[in-house]
Amino acid sequence: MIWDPRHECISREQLRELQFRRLKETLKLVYNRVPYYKEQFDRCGVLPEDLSCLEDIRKFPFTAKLALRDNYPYGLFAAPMKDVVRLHASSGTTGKPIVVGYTKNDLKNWSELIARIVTMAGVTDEDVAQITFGYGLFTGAFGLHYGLERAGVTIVPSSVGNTEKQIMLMKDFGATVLVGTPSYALHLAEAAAKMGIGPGDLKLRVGLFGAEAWSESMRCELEKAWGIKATDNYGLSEVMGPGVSGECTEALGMHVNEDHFLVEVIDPETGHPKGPGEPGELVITTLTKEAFPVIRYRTRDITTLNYDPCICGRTLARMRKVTGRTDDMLIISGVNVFPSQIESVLVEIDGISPHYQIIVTKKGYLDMLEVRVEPTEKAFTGNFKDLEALEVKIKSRLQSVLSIGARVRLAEPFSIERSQGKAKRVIDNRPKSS
Ligand code: DLL
Repeated sequence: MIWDPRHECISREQLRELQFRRLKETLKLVYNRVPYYKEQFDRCGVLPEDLSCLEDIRKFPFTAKLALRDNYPYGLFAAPMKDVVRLHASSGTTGKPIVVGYTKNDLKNWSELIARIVTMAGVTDEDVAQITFGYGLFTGAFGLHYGLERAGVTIVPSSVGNTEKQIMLMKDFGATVLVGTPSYALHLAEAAAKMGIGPGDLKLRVGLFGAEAWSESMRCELEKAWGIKATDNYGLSEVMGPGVSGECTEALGMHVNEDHFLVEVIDPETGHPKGPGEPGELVITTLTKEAFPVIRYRTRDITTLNYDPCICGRTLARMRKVTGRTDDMLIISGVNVFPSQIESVLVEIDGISPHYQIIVTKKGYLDMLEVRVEPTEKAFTGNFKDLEALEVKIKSRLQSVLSIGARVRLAEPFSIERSQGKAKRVIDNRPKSS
């Protein structure tokens, strides 16, 4: 089934017309309402009126995550706060998150787009979906929640954690759809197996997975472990959250909701456009957002675009699974973590040296974060309790900035390797996902 055939199967020509009209409106909106964009456009000598075809988007400047940090919290909002009805947030590169806002209309569009994505994955109003994303500032849970509701699906908002209870609910409530990160879904499968529960004991049939990169071999494992069709969907808070793109049951790339997002793929070094099928950094311009529109946002995600119509009948371009990032952002159990956030916590704490290491590993299917820090010689007071208090302090500050738990290990002074050149701060020992 196709949720919105008028838009999902639109001819490319009509789509371009629609995109052009919406793009022009968005450029006008940001130029008139957001001082940051006015300054940037003026600096490049371009005006919204200079857009005479879609390709003219290339005359306009890129927007980087830095702009969101510099305009924290509401500086890039294009709607007055009285019209903003929801806020979400995601990791920034320092201690402060980045904040995004939605008007009522933005929320309505968001639900529509998620309804498209869940429908293309084969989910219907007969389904019961268990949402294992964490409810909160993260866009994943609320985004999927209202979109699934829009599609008439029964929702079990179980949120993240409580693994055994999740499995009990799944069984007792007859969940047919599992929503979450692929790594948590694998962890749940392992826990279910330990409880003696296998696919035959459950009604699960579809997995809606996203928020982190995952490989085809993980897909096979998930499909086997749960007896489901596992589908991928992609998005990011800065442009809306989930709902940017998703796989249909053919699983031949994720259909991009192009009537709401104009996508480009560029060479991350030069900024020059890449052709269809050529890998590069995905750049997104929102076409309908009111509260938080973004122009040529550099996602840092590497993918390719394919404009051939899909066997499913949809004409919307498809993006391949994300194969990596152009920056150092780590995704740990679905939570975005920048090494610079960790550093910003450590530099503010007395008693530790500027040498640290971030170690990411997998325990079973779960990601584990460990931060190794060296207390200064002064911190070794001879009283064990002082060191313990230091460890607790680092742990709780990290938890509050990163929103995930980290194991903190205090290392002997001078034991963390000093580098001759660039410090190797991050050791990611997880198996590669592609
Ligand atoms: O992760 C939004 C989302 C929630 C998407 C639930 C899908 C499902 P952020 O927390 O802002 O938003 O993280 C965005 O996560 O730039 C990618 O690097 C990564 N990412 C998201 N979905 C995928 C995916 C949400 N399907 C960042 N495959 C993005 C690979 C993904 N990476």
